[in-house]
Amino acid sequence: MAYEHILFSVADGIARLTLNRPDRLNSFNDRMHEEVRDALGRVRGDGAARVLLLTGAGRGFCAGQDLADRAVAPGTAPVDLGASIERNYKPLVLGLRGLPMPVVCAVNGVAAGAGANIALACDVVIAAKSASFIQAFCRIGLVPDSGGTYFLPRLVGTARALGLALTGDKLPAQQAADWGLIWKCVDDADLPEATEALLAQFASGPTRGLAAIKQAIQGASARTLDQQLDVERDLQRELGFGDDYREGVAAFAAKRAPRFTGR
Ligand code: T3D
Repeated sequence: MAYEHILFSVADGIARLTLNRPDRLNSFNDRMHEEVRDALGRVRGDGAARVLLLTGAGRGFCAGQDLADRAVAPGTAPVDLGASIERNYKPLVLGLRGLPMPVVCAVNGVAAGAGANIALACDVVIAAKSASFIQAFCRIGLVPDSGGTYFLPRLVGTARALGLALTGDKLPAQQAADWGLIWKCVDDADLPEATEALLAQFASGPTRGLAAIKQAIQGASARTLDQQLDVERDLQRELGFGDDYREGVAAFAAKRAPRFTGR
């Protein structure tokens, strides 16, 4: 598939997906959703990627749904938003969460509406100081989607989740980091280097183990301690038979850096 609205590449174990409609603050139209789906399928399918980077081109990260596609002309029926979510946003969020490798989101600028929550669906979110997160849905009479009502209370608690969702106020990246909504906020000039350091670490990491960590932590809040201990036992058993565990222990004993293959 030729890409019109995203940039995509895979090299040295790193898949890079850049939302690329900067004049619309990288908001999503149907075509962009199709392209992102295609790219995520390639990341999952070709075995070359060990980490995915999601970021945006230009001054914004993503402003959610392209609202130019949602204007209702007099006498015409509005778009069925439930169908749009079922077709586009739900598979996107589940696709990012379920990818068996770390997903790093570099939030280079404003993340609004679904754009904010797509960022929160990623595993490690690093944002530039000038970036911000806006639950813009209430400004147009909608609820936070793309997992917003799920991620927000889990990450920052009910009071802050409600405040953000009901006011639609802009949350600066530094405050988002202070509240625990994201992993880290860095100076704008440092975002590329900080992102590359994370990508390099994950691309040479024990990919199966990292995928298992993601799986265990994502599901933890829905399980009891007893169930979670069983999950840990089962994952540990599986990983204990893997090449990376053997290599990690050998490298520790030899006092050298491990050479993980991701298997
Ligand atoms: O519909 C469904 O399928 C259901 C799913 C819905 C998911 C959703 O995401 S709903 C929420 C949609 N998003 C928004 O409501 C955010 C709309 N954007 C804004 O509120 C502001 O643009 C920002 C706060 C994000 C940034 O403000 P600012 O002042 O930095 O930039 P700007 O001037 O507003 O935007 C720059 C350009 O991008 C501008 O175009 P222009 O005037 O230069 O030609 C603006 O219209 C365009 N743009 C920004 N966001 C969108 C957009 N165009 C289309 N759709 C957008 N979402």
